[in-house]
Amino acid sequence: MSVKIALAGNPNSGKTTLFNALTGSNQFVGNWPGVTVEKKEGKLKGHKDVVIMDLPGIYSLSPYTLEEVVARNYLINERPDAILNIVDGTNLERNLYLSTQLMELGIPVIMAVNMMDVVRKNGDIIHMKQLGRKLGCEVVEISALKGEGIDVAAEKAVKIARGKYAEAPVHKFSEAVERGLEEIETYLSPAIQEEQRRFYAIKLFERDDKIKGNLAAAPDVEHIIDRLEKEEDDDAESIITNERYSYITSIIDGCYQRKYKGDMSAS
Ligand code: BGO
Repeated sequence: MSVKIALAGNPNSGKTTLFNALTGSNQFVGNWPGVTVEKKEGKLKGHKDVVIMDLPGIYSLSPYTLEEVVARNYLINERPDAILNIVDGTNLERNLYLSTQLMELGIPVIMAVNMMDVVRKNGDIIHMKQLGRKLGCEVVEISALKGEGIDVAAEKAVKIARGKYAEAPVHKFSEAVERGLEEIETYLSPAIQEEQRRFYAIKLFERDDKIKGNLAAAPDVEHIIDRLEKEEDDDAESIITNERYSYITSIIDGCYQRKYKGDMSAS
């Protein structure tokens, strides 16, 4: 059975380097329909039945740039069998912002922490097992440039894609937000699959109009959003963003040991 793996990550995370290493000359390049955003896909070397779809480099799944819209629509509508999320290990904190969102889609995720040659050279340490445990997904260290770890990452992505097994996200928002999201979920059409309900609830909470447009009948949940905004004294989108950042900070604290902290204030 053929499977599709989407390669997703921030710009400059090494996505192109990894894509080229995984697919070699076995690539097809075009544009995403209706837009001038490059679309690249290729067969995974040694696997005739595994297609790697290279998504545009993005920082978030919010629908503010063309690239974000293209990547998000692909993930929601085409639902690849797995996501290979490449993150820049020298910039873990910033890159995890996208990862937290990818993990909410209900699609199996493998994380490849790239630039490990640089991380090691800097004397920094990333505790991969702990990172994986905290994120609720498998984490593999790689250097796309040197070709290190990429076969392991690819094999794990193929395995998880064939298994169609998405771990439930381990991250929970604050109690109040979780209650609100649960309530929103009850308003969603039963036609929406179980593994996608959380994603849609979060997007409805954020008043994401493009997602509303995607739903056959978007429920009116404004009273729930209003109530939470009053309780939290913040707007819905900021509530979610802040929750993501505090979650990421809690992850980084236990998993990333920097040799030099780079404290600029001491100068
Ligand atoms: C330049 N290790 C190291 N050290 N570098 C890496 C690795 C890695 O594992 N992976 C990627 N890079 P893209 P996006 C460059 O182009 O794949 C480097 O945007 C340069 N170019 O070689 O393009 C990679 O597709 C001149 O670096 O990322 C590239 O995600 C001087 O990270 C950059 C130095 O990789 C971005 C680097 C003219």
